[in-house]
Amino acid sequence: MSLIEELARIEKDARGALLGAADEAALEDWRVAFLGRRRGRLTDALAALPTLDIAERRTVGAESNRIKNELEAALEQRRAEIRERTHKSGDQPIDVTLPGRPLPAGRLHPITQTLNEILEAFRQMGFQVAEGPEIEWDYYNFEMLRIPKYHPARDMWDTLWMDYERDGERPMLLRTHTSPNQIRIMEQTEPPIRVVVPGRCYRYEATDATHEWMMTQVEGLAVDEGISLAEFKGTLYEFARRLFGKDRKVRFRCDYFPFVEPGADVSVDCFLCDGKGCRVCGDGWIEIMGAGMVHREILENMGYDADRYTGFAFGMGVERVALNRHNVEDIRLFYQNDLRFLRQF
Ligand code: FA5
Repeated sequence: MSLIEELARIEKDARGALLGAADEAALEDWRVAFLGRRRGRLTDALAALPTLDIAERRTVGAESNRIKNELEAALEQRRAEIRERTHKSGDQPIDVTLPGRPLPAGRLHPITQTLNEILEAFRQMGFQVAEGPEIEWDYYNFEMLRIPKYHPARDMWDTLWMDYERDGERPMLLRTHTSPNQIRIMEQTEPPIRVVVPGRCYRYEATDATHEWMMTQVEGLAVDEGISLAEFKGTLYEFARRLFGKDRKVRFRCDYFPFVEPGADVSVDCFLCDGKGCRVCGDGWIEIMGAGMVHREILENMGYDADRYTGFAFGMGVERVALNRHNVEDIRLFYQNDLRFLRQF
C-alpha cells in the first residue's frame, strides 16, 4: 500500500471512529489515537516520509496536512454537538452555587401612584374609600343627578352608550363621571358621610394634551350637620397643599353642575408656565375638579332632612393631578405604555 493510500485509510477510519465518540473522554482518546504527536496513526504513517523522493514527499506532505486540518475541524464540530446535546438533555450536573436569573422588578403605574396619594390625603382627613360600577345606569349617571332625559345639561358629557335596549331606550352607559356614586352612597347611608370614590370614567371625546377618552376620577362627598362653603373650600385647599405643596396657587371659580348649588371648578396654576399661559394650560390654570355644595333637592330625594344636613361634593381628574405633580406635558403619554416614559416614575 502506498503512503497516500495509507493516509486515505487513516482518514476513513478516523471519521468513522469520531462518529462513535459520545463524550469528552472518548473524544480525547480519539485525538490521541489519530492525531497524537507521539503515537498517533497519522504521525506513525509519516515516519516513512524521509524515504520518499522529493516530488512524492511534497504530495504526501500536502495531503497529510489537509487530512490533519480537516480531522481537527471535525473534532471541534463533534465536541460542540456533544456539548449541546448534554446541555439539552440536562445530564450536566446542576451547579447550585450559580447566581439565579434576576427578575425585573415592576412598579405601580404613575396614575395608580397618584391615585394612592390622593386617597391617602383624604383618608388622613377622615374620609372613607368606596367603589362603584364602571358600567352604570342612566338613572344614576344622569337622572338622579337632576339631569333628566332631553335636558341640555346632558351635552356637558359626551356619552358612550351600551348596546342594550329596554322599552326602546338605552338605559346603560360607560359612566361619564364618578358622581353617580354620590347617589349610590346616599341611598345606602345616613349622615354623617365623608367618602371618596375612585374609578375609571369614559367619554366620547377627541383627545388632546389634557383630555383622554378614558380617565380616572375621585369623587368626594361630605354630608353632615353644619357643613358650609367654608368647610368645602378649607378641605380642598388642604388637599391641594398636601399634594402640591404650599406654594401652588389654587383657584375657585363659579361653574354649573345640575347637582350642586353653588357650583365651582377648581384649578391649580400651571406647572409648565407658572401661570403665564401656554399650549398645555391655555390661560395659566389647569382645572383639576368640578365641585360644589350638594343640591338641596338631591338631599331631599335621598330622604334627608335638608334643613338639618348640608354637604359638598367634588369630582377630581387624577390624570390632571398627575400632570401637575410630575410635570408631564401630555396626558396621552400615560396610556401609551412606553416603558421609557413609565420607568421614570
Ligand atoms: C364632572 O365630571 C363632575 N361630575 C364633577 C363634579 C362632581 C361636580 C361633584 C360637582 C360635584 P367635569 O366634566 O368637569 O365634571 O370633570 C371633572 C374633572 O375630571 C375635570 O376637572 C378634569 O380634571 C377631569 N376630566 C374631565 N374630562 C376629562 C378628560 N377627557 N380627560 C382627562 N380628565 C378629564
